[in-house]
Amino acid sequence: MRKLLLSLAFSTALAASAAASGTSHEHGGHANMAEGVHTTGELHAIGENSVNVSHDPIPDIGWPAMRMDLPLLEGADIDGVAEGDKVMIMLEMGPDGSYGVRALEKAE
Ligand SMILES: [Cu+2]
Repeated sequence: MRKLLLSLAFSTALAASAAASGTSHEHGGHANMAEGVHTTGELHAIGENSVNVSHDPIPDIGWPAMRMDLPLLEGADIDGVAEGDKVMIMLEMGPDGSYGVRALEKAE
């Protein structure tokens, strides 16, 4: 959880220094953004295999802001969030070629 939070802060706000985490940055920068993207939004509902969110625009993959159901990838980490939370959303391309949720983090 902590490592994910650090990398999210690093890539979105450039607020965290590399020294703060002491580990390499997993996502490697924008060259790899076709596989993993971050955005923010509001979590409306948690289902068994999907979540319903209103997410902000994601220019890296050409998505406008919208409300939608997103599938949860296998092993997705959503332990720290509840319905109604403002969240940071980490998406990855799933085996079927469409994006799913790798992790959700409470945004406050
Ligand atoms: Cu969407």
